[in-house]
Amino acid sequence: MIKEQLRGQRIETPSWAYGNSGTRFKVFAQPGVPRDPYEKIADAAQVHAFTGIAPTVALHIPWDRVDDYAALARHAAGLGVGIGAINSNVFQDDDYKLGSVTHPDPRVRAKALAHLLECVDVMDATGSGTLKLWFSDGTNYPGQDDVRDRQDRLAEALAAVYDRLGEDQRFLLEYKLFEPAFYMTDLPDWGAAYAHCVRLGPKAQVVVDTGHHAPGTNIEFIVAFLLREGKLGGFDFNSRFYADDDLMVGAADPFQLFRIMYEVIRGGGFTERTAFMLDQCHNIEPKIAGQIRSVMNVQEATAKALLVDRDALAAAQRAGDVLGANAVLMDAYNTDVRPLLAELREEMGLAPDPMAAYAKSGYFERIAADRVGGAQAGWGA
Ligand code: RM4
Ligand code: MN
Repeated sequence: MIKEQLRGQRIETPSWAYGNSGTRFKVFAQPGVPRDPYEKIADAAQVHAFTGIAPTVALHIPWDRVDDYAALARHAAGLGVGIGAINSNVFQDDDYKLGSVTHPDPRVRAKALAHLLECVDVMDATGSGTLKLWFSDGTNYPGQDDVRDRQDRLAEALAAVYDRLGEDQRFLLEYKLFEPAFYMTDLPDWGAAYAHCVRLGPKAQVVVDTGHHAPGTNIEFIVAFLLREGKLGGFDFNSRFYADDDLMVGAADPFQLFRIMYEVIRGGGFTERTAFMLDQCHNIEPKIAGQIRSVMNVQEATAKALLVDRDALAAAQRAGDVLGANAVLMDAYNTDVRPLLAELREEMGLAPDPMAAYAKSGYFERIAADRVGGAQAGWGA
């Protein structure tokens, strides 16, 4: 039963994880980094080849802009993967200094909206059903702009994007507490994102980026709440020690990841309607191996969450047995699921240890030797 559910798990990797990235202090270039979206997709296909559960890759526009998106989708299919969510980018243009869709100047707002609509065109061309919207909009100083007007401008843009969506398309609205804005962010938390989505309708849902909260926030509560309301669209998984660190998911706090996955399963969210995406940057570790490790971390947390004896837990909860209920949860968390997952992989025709199998494959040495010349992909830091 548990193996069957794990076999059906789907985790999406982000195209930007394969490019160079860094902090605002330094980007350390790595050998073998893709020079174009085609090479990024080839790397993503490796993650799927060794884990068996990462069959889609998210694109970021304009970082992944190509002349022929249908050809890019065919290239992906030829490598055994598909195009996942389309991510918009209205945060890297001089025009957006004071905001994008919330900018005080209508010309800038129109430009930002045109980009969001272009992203829906890319969805049409690639067959993607999901648009992910993240805005860097906000202000740095009290009084800088009118908070209320900015909400109206945001609502207007979201409604225009919503109306442009096709039958089988949806958008996921992402919130973030702060950064790059330091005083006020226009979508700072799940409540604001939720309220905008509720107004719009069923094709608007919230995406939870696990790095976008204040320290100590109970993310699994947010997950339970949104699922109950039918508004959890998916996750941007990553982990953090301080702010939006974008480290490998499950590295900083595997117990939190387990608690999140438990609420996903408990709330009926372990289906293809929930997008389980990674949103990470591998600044100092090798990128493809870092993605494989991350996929495995999510898989391990999921296996442990599936192991929770829900009947025993419910009985202990009903009886008010505080320690008993906690013990049921901890028993599952403390189970070593690695042998179970190794067995599952062998049944799926995969190597039991994806990290070792990838290292042995020689892929990294090949791309490091082949990908010389040209400009390595990066996100511009
Ligand atoms: C943002 C946000 C978005 C991601 C970009 C690269 O902080 O998390 O999801 O697309 O970073
Ligand atoms: Mn994100």
